[in-house]
This record gives sequence, C-alpha cells and structure tokens, in this order.
Amino acid sequence: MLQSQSRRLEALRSRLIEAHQGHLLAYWDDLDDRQRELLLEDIGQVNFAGLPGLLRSHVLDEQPFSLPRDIQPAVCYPARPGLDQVGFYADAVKQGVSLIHHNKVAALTVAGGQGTRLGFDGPKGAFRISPVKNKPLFQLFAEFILGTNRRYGADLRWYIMTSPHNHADTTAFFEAHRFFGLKPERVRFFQQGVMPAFSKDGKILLDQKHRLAFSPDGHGGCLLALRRSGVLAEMAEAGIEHLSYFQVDNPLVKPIDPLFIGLHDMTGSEMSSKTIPKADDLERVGNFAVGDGKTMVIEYSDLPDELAHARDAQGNRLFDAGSIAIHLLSRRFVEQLTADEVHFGLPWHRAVKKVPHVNEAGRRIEPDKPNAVKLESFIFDAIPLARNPLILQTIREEEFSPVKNATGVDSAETSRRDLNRRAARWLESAGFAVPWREAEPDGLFEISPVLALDADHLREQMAMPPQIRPGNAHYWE
Ligand code: UD2
Repeated sequence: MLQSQSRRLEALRSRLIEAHQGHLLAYWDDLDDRQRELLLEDIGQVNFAGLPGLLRSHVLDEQPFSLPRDIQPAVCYPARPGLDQVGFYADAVKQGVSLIHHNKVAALTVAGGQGTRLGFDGPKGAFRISPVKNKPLFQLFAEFILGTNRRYGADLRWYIMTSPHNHADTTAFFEAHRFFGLKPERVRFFQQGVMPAFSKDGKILLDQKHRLAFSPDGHGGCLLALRRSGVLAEMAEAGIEHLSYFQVDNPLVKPIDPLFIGLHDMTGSEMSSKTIPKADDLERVGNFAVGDGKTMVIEYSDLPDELAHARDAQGNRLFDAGSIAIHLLSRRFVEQLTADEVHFGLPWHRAVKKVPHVNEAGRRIEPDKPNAVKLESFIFDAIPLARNPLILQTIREEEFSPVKNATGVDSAETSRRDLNRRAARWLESAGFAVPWREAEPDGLFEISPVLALDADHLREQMAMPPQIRPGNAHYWE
C-alpha cells in the first residue's frame, strides 16, 4: 500500500519536473497528511496537458492584442425608437413581458470577482449602497426580481456565480437575510473555475507550502461553470430560454428588462448587449466595434489611442458605444458553445498583478510590485461567436453607475449619488415637486424596486402625493 503511494508520488514528481513545475512538491516532507491531500487536490485541478502551449502563448511573453484589420463602429438599436420603430419596440416589450410571465428568462449575476479595488472585506454583493436604507447590492437585485414577479405574475429564478474564495460567505449572507424575501429554491449559487497564477518565468506560484495560488478564471468562466455545475441542464429542464446577465457591482442595473429581452428574442440574437455613449474618449469600459465583419468588444486598454480619439465627419466620437457588461445569452447558445468542454475556451487575457507566494527559501512573500501573471477570460469574447448579436443603447443615468473604487470615479459615493438622483427624477416624472439644491436633490430619496421598477411604473403606483420635506430622507416601498 505504502509502496504504491510512494510510486504514485514519484510518478507525479516526474510529470511535474517534465512540465517544469517540480517545485510544487518542494515542501512535501514538511506537510502533514491533510496538507498533502489538499496539495494533491490543487495539483489535480491544473491542466498540465495544455500547460506548455499556455505558457508559450500567454505567460512567458506579452502577446500584443491583435486588432482586426477592418474595424468599424458597431450599429446599435437606439434607446428610444425612431418613428418607424415605435411599433417594433412596442411588440418587443409585449414579447419580453410574455417571456417573463412564463418564466422563460432567468437572472444571472457574476459575483466571483475579488473586488480588490474597492477594498471591502466580504463578497461585493454584501456592500451597502442604497441612499436611505443602506441596502446591500444583493438586496437591490433581489427586490428587483421580487418587483418583476409581482408586476408580471412571474416566479423567476436567479443564478449567482461565486468563486471558491467567496462562495461560503455569499451563501451565508443570503441565509442570514432570508434571501431578501425570495424563495430560497429560486436562488441557486454555482462556483466558477480557477486558474493558477504564474511567476513571469512560467512557474505556478504556491500560496502556501501546500496550496497553489489560484484565482478566479474571469467572468467568461461562467459559461463552463454553468455546464459543469449542472445549472445549464436545470435551466433546460425548467424551460428557461434566455439568461439575463449582469455584474454584481452596478446597483442601477435593470436585472430583467422586457424591451431588451423582447428585442433579443424577436431578432433571433444569441447574445445581446447594452451600451451607453461613453463619458469621454478613454472611459474605462469596453468598446463595441465590428472587426473583420464580426461584432465584438475591444477592452479600453486594447483600443489604440488614435481610435479612441477618432471623430466622424460630423465631429462625433467614432467609437462611442461603451460596454456596461449587461447581456442576454440564449441558453441554447451557451449549450452549443460548451458542448465540447475540452476544446471550448474563450481567449485568455493576461494581467500582471501582485500575488503573495512562498519563495524558494520557503518564506511567504507579500510583493510590493506586480510579480505574477494572472489569466482571465471575458464573457464579451463570446459575442463574435454569436448569431445576430444585438446591441441596445440605454441611458447612463438610468442604468449604470458601478461601485468599483474606494473613492473618486465609480465609487460608492458616485453610485449612491446616482441612485439618489434617479429616485428624485422618477418622483418628479410622477408629478411630485422634488426640492433641488445646487443641481442635487435636497434630501435622500429611495424607492424600493418592489414598489416600482422604473419611472413609468412609479407613476402608476403613486396615487397619493408623497410629503417631501427638503433635506429629509424619504423612502417608499
Ligand atoms: C468590466 C468590463 C468593462 C466594462 C465594465 C463596466 C471586463 C474586462 N471589463 O470592467 O468593459 O464593461 O466592467 O462596469 O470585464 N467577476 C467574476 N469572476 C471573475 C472576475 C470578475 O465573477 O473571475 C465579476 C465581478 O464579480 C464583477 C464583474 O465580473 O461583477 C466585473 O469584473 P471587473 O471588476 O474585473 O471588471 P472591470 O471593472 O475591469
């Protein structure tokens, strides 16, 4: 028995040495049985067959992003229909409502990121953001789904992607808050995959003597994770046709949008996206473009400056369609993409980051400058693979103000301010006099999504004029 174990260890050691990863067993003799087990589990997660190719193509050298030869701005459906599109948009809303009513749509949130920029200790969805009640991001999404169920007579499912580092905390958070009023059986968590971090010379880093330095494999990892977790099969069984995808960091998102769903469905799009006009040439959002005939997103860091600053004949920004990471994916598209798990893969994007690790002397190092290569795949790289990809323009003030940074642009402060402004605008459009001071609403305003999902809905719901007192906090549910 012992002999066969040591033979297996030697076989593993030779395989690792052949792959130039022999150092992963360097501390084997220092480990207890449990630690050895964990180390073997971690090593078992690495795809050694694909490693040499991956190291050559992505780790050892920085591959410059290869820009398509022929690159044009993408064509988008406008936020408000032109005269000739009014009927089509109205039909799309009807179709969207019908799909929602029949539970043919599910919400899908990617919440596996590490949220390092925000510096919040916990799953990002637990971050408190609403202006009056200080509700966490997850609660706002849950209440939007509750409000949608109520408005359209639905009982929608919500799928939340976590990663190994935040899965337990995320599920515990929902349990502690009784799923914010949703039926627990309608909320399903699934975990994304991980990728090892590499030293710049291609060695997998050890986080501890018995653990590899893994990190989440990017939001593009949700496609394979949907299949591997069995969620995709469950969706097919439940008759879900479309997945409404959004990130955990944007409290203004409409997790379920009848117009968007209807347009996506009626045009036979396999993957649709929302866009907003960029705030400035270099805003840190992806850019929708058509490259060599394919619709795609080019990340801000990959768009050459001359294209970012380019203007058309009228002087308008040429690449103005920013990606706000809101998509619809048809379930069949995800099934087809991931049918051959071995060969499926979105491209890897390389980033050099600070990754703590155990050095050759066996000491754990917290690096003060970027030392490691991390690889992630991005969901928007599926767009060029989709049939009829559709892009719908929307309005920034209504749908996008993410919480990314601790301060400044895209911070809790700007996002909370934008939630407050939006509530004040909705109240005004419902006919109520909102006091303003120096271009900001004078007071705090919050409307629960359970009560109203948008300004028109609020108008229908608010029969009684609310009492608004300048400078006070106001909440409606
Ligand atoms: C993303 C987009 C950017 C723009 C912007 C809008 C990329 C590369 N860029 O920028 O084009 O649309 O959002 O806000 O996506 N996540 C996971 N697992 C992972 C990594 C991330 O679930 O392994 C989730 C994360 O929890 C968050 C979302 O993906 O909800 C966005 O991740 P990010 O903060 O890395 O994206 P960011 O801000 O660079």
